[in-house]
Amino acid sequence: MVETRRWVRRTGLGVVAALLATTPFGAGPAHAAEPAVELAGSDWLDLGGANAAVGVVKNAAGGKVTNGTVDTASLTGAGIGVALIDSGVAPVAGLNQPGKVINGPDLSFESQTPGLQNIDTYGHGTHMAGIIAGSDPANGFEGIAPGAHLISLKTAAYDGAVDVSQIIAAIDWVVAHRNDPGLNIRVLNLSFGTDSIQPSLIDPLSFAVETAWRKGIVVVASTGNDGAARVTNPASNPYVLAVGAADPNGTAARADDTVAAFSNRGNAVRHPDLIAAGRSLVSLRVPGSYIDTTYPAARVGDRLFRGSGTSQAAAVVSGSVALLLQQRPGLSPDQVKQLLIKTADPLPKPDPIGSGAGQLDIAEASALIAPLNATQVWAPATGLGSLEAARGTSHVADGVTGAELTGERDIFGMPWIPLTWAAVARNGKAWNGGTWNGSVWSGQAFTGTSWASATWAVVSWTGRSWAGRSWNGDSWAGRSWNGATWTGRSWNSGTWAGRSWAGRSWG
Ligand SMILES: [Ca+2]
Ligand SMILES: [Ca+2]
Repeated sequence: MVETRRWVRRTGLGVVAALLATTPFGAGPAHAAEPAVELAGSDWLDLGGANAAVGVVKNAAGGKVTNGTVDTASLTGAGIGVALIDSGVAPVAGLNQPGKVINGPDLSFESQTPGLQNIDTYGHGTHMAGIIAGSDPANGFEGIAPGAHLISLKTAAYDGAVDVSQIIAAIDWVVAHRNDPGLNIRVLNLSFGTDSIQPSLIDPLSFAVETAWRKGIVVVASTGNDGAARVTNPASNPYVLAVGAADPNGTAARADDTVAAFSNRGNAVRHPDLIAAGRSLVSLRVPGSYIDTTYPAARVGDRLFRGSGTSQAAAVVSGSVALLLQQRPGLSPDQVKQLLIKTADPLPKPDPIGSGAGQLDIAEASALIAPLNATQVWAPATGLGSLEAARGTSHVADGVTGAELTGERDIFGMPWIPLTWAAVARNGKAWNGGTWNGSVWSGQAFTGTSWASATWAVVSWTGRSWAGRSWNGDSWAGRSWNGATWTGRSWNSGTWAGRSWAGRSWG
């Protein structure tokens, strides 16, 4: 979905400063042009579904059905790397064991703030991570593929703000490093989408995910939460797995399941390939994160949090794909897609546009012989379209001036030359060390379990310095946000840095 939320703050000087922040991630703080509506109407507050524990979802999809030839319950996703381009992952119980989460480069606006690197201040990425591969047997929480490992690329800041150029850079990194020692990236979860109407044939974001697909990565993308007759970008790319959300309607049984009201339906040309449970899913909570403090009613005990969206549905599918790839590592992305589509369970009330082939059926997919003729033959994307058009209506903006980042330039103001980028991206060589599209975005290698960071150059595209102003934690706390709302919530970097992520706050 695409959400546009505008915060307006009156400064001490009586000047109205506006920050237009867009959160194109496919779930979470929903709708709302006005803060009041946002607070009252969030999907994070959706308590309508029961039996929405991830384990129940997995069981309903056949996860523990033993059919005599395949015991799906024995599959954990072990050895399979799932890349998660999102808001980072917090090292909460269930995701903090050695080897569970490997941090790729932090490409978010918070990457320059000590203490915030790779950390999920939004709460969204951790929710996805828990659904995909969480494993906390001591407290009874398990994701779909508890044995899989995650490669987290933080791109979204605490309010979900991100530019499409950051997402494309992250996808390119995943392609370039998919076979790095210990990573084995076979799945990419993108619970993200813009409302771009640019044809996927030329859209650069579409080209990026298609390239990943061609390199052997199963890209799972959410279709959006507007209930619209349109699939968001990049789920609109015909190759990838476009996932909509099912509403279990409060029961594990599927007889009463429907397409969730918020789930984008698509159209005859492009619609969800399949749907998976996406309403009121309970996953791991990040205490103190944006969604945690904004939607306290969505907390489930101390450790868990409830959320709805095609984001969550995509995460369910990503975990399931990890199970299939553990079982049969030789499956191509096209084969995985066809297995899932051929075995999906049609809804009791057919809705081929809204639900595609129907609901995810892990058990049958794992039992079905791999299709021989699965090769998709859509026209290849060129990536030669517009970066600005890929954004749709999602733009980040300067908190003081309100100036939006628009046009054919990335967050560093570097010109976007499609021909140049597409030529290297298609070969998995868009990154050169820590440099992407002509700027240094990150370090050049892993240090421990995280990719090294780099200091971002002070680049001005509006004659101002973003790096020095907008992306510094102290500036955020003191500048753009309502004081009463934010200073009491510990969003400044000093507080985050002082918090013990592995200590009492989480224990
Ligand atoms: Ca049901
Ligand atoms: Ca089936």
